[in-house]
Amino acid sequence: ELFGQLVGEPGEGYKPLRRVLSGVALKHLLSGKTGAAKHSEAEDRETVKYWNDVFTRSENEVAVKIVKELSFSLFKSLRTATTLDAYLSTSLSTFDNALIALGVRDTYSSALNKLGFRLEDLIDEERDAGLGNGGLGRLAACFVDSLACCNYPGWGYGLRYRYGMFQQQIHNGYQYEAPDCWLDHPNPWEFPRGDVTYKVKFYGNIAKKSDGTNGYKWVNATEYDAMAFDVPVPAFGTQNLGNIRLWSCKTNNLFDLNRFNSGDYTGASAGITAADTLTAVLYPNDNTNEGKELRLKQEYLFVSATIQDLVHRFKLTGKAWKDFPDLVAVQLNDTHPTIGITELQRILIDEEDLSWDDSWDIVTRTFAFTNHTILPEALEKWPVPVMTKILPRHMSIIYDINMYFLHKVEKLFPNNREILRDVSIIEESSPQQVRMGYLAVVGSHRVNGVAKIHSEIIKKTIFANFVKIYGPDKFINVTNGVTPRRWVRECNPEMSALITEVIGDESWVRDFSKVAAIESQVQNPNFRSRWWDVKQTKKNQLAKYIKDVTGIIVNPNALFDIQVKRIHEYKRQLMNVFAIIYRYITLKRMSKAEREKQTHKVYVFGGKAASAYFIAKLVIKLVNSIADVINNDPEIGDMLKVVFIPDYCVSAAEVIIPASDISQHISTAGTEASGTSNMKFVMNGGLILGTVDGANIEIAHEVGDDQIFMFGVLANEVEDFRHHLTYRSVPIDPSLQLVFDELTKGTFGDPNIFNPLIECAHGPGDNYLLSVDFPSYLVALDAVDKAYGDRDSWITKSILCAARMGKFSSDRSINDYAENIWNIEPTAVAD
Ligand code: GPQ
Repeated sequence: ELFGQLVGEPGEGYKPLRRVLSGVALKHLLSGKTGAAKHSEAEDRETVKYWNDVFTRSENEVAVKIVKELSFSLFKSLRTATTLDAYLSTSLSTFDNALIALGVRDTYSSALNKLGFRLEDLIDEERDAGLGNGGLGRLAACFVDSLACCNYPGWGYGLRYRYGMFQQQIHNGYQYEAPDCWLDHPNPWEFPRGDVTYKVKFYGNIAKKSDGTNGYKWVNATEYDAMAFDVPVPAFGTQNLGNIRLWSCKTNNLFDLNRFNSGDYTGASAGITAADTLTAVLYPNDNTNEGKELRLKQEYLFVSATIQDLVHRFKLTGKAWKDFPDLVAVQLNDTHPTIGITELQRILIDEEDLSWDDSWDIVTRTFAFTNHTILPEALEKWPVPVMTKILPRHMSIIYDINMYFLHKVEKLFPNNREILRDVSIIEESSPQQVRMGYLAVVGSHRVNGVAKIHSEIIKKTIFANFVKIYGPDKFINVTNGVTPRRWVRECNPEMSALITEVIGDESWVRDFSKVAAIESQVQNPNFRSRWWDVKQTKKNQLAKYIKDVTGIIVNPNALFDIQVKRIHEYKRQLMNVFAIIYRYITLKRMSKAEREKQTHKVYVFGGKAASAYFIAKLVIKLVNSIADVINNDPEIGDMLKVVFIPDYCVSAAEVIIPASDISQHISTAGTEASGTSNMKFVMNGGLILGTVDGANIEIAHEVGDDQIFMFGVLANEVEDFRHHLTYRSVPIDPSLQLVFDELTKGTFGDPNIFNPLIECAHGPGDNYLLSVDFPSYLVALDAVDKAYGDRDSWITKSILCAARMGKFSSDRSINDYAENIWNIEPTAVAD
């Protein structure tokens, strides 16, 4: 029956079905129907084509089987009805994304209804693939969606961690980390590719070749097999299918039977354990570099397998090596895959017998590098002894790259030892360190930042010397974007329906500049009131979600003020908390009558702290401590509520973001490279309270100054203020002192606990200028309250915000990359 509903008569209807189901259940078929050899051959031509082929061979038989498999594998894991609460219907997934992309969501839903199931319940069965930390990984996911949607021939590559981002639990106000066993249930979206494997080596040593060919042999190495898992990415309104290829270590050939037979049962599986560990867990650090050996091994496993995959696919074309950069472009998503530059150089010289110069020309024309932060603690460096031990050949290549590079610098700037020391890929510290950011710049033909201000800052700071060496043209800007498919169409179907009504069809989902059309409705009373109703609906849904996950009851008519993102000092959640304490004190001092006149507010926080980041974890405790006091203060009641939503993740974001009136993006100027949630909030008709930083600036430019609340010192003033705080005794602003006093009085629990937070909010400890921006922040918060009081003008602002966000579609970002860096054209798969 489901099949009938979905497919109707054979013919056109099969096409979307193919796409959806290929994502959900095809893996059963791949093993059953085809056989590895055939599969491998087809894959090397094109995965997409392969999947299509499977279906045309015996359409009916295959489709029926898929529906059966699909229904069975998903239904059998349904939890009991008790957990199927209404809020879950708003948590979204790859499944939902696919159904929308293929335009079969309604049909699918009604078919399921007839079988006695709700689509929402099925959707909720899916676990987030928490394979990243914060904005960096989520940006990549948006980019893969845009690549597919804009018909570009591009894939995403990554690691298939068995344990993704940890699950955050809150006990007694503190964060606890629980493992995220997201693969506990089989993941229907992945296709294990036993036929796509590559050998990856570690350790050992290098020896000059004796056969007269170029390069070195890498001997006595430990070898692992990296195996691919493909995750198809169906895209809205196109037959093109994207792919994310994730690597995992193969272990089934590593059992040591000899050791087992001689009684060494533990030793027999030592190899399995070592291989397993490589892709076991994601390091939960955002914007920091831990410098752990295992992390370098993860990076190399991922990169080596990927480069080998690209080389393998290229060789099938039969083209000459010099054409490699015309067919292959690699974008390094921050420094984490930078070792790929040396890996390609190694393969070309040691395995393909090319000369150093020819190889280096190919490498530098292939790679481009995106920088995502200037925070010094995030810039990757690897101790030379560690790199030498784990990747001896790469270390020797890095020495050579550095030698040639420094020669070039010496020629440009004769007798300038300072610049040689400053730009050297090897830092002369003890021990010496490999500066991966510099290697990335030297080995790439383009370097880009992720927002205008950030791209300017990197040219003036961390890469200033490289601008002198290579000239300014190597450094460009590509402002980030987010996919309107997930971040509007999917997470806000109510608002999407309204937009579609104005535009007449859903073309805006693929061409997001078209949302501008809703600006014509800004004075239309009917549209305005429906716009406001949508926002209220989303707020009601969030209120329900908050009650379900925290037990806190909030007034859905209050102003929702939201700050959700990784907890980090530079993002200044602490400043937000301090301002809430200030507000609480002020409200308490008012007469009842006066208090009633104030704006009712719900403050929402969410975000994870890296497990070893003491201060960030303490901020979480403080949020929960003030929430305990404020939420239970009968004098305050509905006036002010504070909520910390545990386990902020993509599916939570999809519920939270459409419900904001105001969201906060208040990093110290110059520290947030771009930010991407700021874009998502505004696309959903939320206003921003932010600093003059990252993409906030470009958002302000697009939506207009009246639609955004900005405050704080500017990026070029930050160093002076830091200096001032460090070397002068700067008096503490009275409003901030009031907050400190309240904390030390013990209003929010044992004051000793929170002393470290006070320390990093004034004087020399105040690296992120909280104390400097606090007074202007309070002024901006007042302006928000006042503006919210004028409901009519607020609705206007909200509509204008959403209407003017066309630029921030990740389709625009991807078009920029395609045009300015990769030199590729859309190539649609034929219908
Ligand atoms: N970003 Cl280096 C991360 O999320 N994690 C990281 O380790 C690094 C950067 C973010 C950055 O902080 C945001 O400002 C950007 O919007 C985002 O990358 C995507 O570019």
